Amino acid sequence: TTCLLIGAPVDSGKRRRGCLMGPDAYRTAGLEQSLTDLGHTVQDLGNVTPAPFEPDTNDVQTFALNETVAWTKALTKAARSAMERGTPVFLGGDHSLSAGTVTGVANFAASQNRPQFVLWLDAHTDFHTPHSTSSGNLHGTPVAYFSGCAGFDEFPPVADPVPQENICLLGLRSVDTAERHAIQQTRIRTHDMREIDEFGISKPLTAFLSDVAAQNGMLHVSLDVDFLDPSVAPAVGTTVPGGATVREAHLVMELLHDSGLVTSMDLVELNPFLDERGRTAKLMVDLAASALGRRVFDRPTRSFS
Ligand code: DIR
Ligand code: MN
Ligand code: MN
Ligand code: MN
Repeated sequence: TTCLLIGAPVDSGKRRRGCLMGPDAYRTAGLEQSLTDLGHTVQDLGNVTPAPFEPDTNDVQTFALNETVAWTKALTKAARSAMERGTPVFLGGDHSLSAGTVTGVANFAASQNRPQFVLWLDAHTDFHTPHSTSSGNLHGTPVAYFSGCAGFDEFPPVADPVPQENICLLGLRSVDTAERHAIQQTRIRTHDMREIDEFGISKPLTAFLSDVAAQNGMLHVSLDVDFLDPSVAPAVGTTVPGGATVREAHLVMELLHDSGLVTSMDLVELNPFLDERGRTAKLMVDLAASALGRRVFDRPTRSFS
């Protein structure tokens, strides 16, 4: 596989600063070498930059809207063109970056006449719109945007919205009331921590992967640091107790690799300023490596179709 590392130092999706340092923290933690060691060809394409934007002077309903829109445009383009060349791994940056990366990869999938699927590993549903958000933080909105919800008038129109039934949210444990009501009206697949505790994390995941395989889909994986329990991944602005363990997260990543279905990935919400000697960055690098083939022992290839 040709892995393309693409820095997306987006820091406009919430008020607490620090995610802009994420891409360099992953580089420092040795992501490129970890993937090279697995036999991949790795190219670090450096960081994307947004085109100039009007200063954000009215941060009442939404915070840093113009900046986030500019990032969305730049990342949609970068993601679309990266898909022609390999498997992009987007190094965030906060989760608002997925408004761009997912619309870009979905645009490429449409050009191939293949359906786009999204696995969203997160404590949060990120299903607010700029109108429903109470925090005003746009990192809480990308799922609504790339699935084609109304209310994103300042953003570019979404050419190829990801169908609701192709979206799987896994790891949920912090869902606002407005989002909860909205998402229950959709066909988006939601799996909260209670379900994971009762039945295990592999069950909903393998069911989803079977559907991706059956439809010859392309699969984008968006990994939010707060999917993980804060005891093992403290470097994120929105920690929520009761998250995935290191073992659950590795299992997810190894199953993803076994499936052979992953075509693009985001690593988001890392705030290296909050880290303890890079431990969260290192764990995220280990998880990315597992998703791209690192394992203890070889196993027979697994078909999910
Ligand atoms: C939170 C943000 N629900 C909000 N969500 C986060 O501000 O609307 N997403 N942190 O991962
Ligand atoms: Mn998120
Ligand atoms: Mn989150
Ligand atoms: Mn919220």
